[in-house]
Amino acid sequence: MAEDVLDTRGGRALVALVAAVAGLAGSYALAGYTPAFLASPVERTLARTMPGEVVSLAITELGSVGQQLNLFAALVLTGLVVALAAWVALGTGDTANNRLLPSVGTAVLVWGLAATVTGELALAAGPALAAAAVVALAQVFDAYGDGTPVSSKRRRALSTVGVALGASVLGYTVGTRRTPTATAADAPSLSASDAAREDIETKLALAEARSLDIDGLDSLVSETFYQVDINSIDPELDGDDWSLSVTGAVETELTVDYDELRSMDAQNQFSTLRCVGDSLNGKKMDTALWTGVPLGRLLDEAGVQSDCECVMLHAEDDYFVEFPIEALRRGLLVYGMNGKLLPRGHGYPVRALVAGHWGEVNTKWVTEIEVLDTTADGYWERRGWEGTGPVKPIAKLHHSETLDDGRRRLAGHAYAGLRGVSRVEVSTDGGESWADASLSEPLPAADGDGAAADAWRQWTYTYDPPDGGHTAVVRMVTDDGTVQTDEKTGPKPTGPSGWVTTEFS
Ligand SMILES: Nc1nc2c(c(=O)[nH]1)N[C@H]1C(S)=C(S)[C@@H](COP(=O)(O)O)O[C@H]1N2
Ligand SMILES: [Mo]
Repeated sequence: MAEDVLDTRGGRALVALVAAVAGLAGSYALAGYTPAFLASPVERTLARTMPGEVVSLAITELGSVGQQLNLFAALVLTGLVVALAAWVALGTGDTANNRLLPSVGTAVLVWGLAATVTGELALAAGPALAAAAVVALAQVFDAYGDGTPVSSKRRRALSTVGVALGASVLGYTVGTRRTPTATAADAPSLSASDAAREDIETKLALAEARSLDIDGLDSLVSETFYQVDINSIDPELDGDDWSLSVTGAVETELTVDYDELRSMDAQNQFSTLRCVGDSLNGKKMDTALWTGVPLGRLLDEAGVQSDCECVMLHAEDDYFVEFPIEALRRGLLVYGMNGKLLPRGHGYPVRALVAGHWGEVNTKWVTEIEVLDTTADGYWERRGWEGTGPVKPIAKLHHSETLDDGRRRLAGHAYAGLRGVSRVEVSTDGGESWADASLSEPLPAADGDGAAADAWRQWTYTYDPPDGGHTAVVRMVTDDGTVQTDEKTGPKPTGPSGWVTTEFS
């Protein structure tokens, strides 16, 4: 009997670990990359409880890698708990000398665990059955290998691992198919009245026509849109599941559902978003054409009576953010992005869009507007950020090339929220002298009259580079003539400032 894999502690531990991998794969196969996936609630708890310093470091220094680390930690933690359950079932079965206990025990323990953390009774069968199957498989291999020499014990252990890993790859493949699309590229088209469609198409065509023709420079409507989430597994809501309540310091609380929202008068508005955790010349700044309903009307209907003139927005992913109600009055409840349904990763079915303010107030998967009487801290503010106010003016330098005639061309984007971009200035001698860059024509306003209030512009500047090295510096000037400050700060807490500077050799 000593030849049996499951008779040794090491053998049981190995089988328990393999059962855990299979359990995670089984959960993924049924749930995909959604909140019903076993590791999702763990990841969410990590995002909520992780010290602010760690979260901030992850967002400013690691970007999406930070989020992946969080997911990885959640997978390891969840896996260890599943392994522990299988290990306990195996040990108990061994002690009680009961052949059924290991697999049935594993199934029951893992099912109970999964059902408890995800709240999904049926989908919890995925990890339970997969983990139990591995345990049963190891028992079957042992039973058939009885009395054979030790060398075959290793073979049996390897067989268990092999079969389980094969099944896990299958589970992963199935789960990936099940994961709803998260990005803009594959979102379905927005159904809209003919007039609304025509407005969207006209505006997108204008954006294309007004984009500078420079290879490698993001056009006025971003081809890919950055994403920042406190979790790496986004909420999965349907229009039918969604409603938004206006609560708190109001005369009448009210609720709107998705159909009601979709039947209200909507606008198509170009707006740029930028994350307060973006680096000075970073890429967490993008522009889209957003379709949504003005929030002012809803707030008037509810009758706001706030002592602090402030609101807290709440979202399906437990995100929350507080800021002045004045900003929200100009906001939109958005359900469309670039003529498509708002993609899951950007807040499907509905997000808030708050012109001119840092990205963080643009709450995705928004479910509640709570009108407050006293100010409070939001998710990021509790972690030391101050990113609920207007964005800081920035001119970025994202493109440089040497033209056929030997001249050098620089280009980038400039954005200042509602302060507007009136000029971009470039220095090619380290800030001694300045010249005006040429700007792309502004994107059109939501009502088609004049320029979009809250959208970036592209800039470009071509010059004869001096012999030897030189330093290029860019800065922008807002509509009221204020020059972007050259005082250098990092992103935390109020967003990066200073002039973008690049050395050319
Ligand atoms: N519900 C919810 N809304 C959210 C966030 C979030 O994690 N959860 N992240 C915020 C942050 S920090 C930014 S910068 C923007 C990014 O929007 P995007 O992912 O659509 O680019 O969304 C904001 N809204
Ligand atoms: Mo952000």
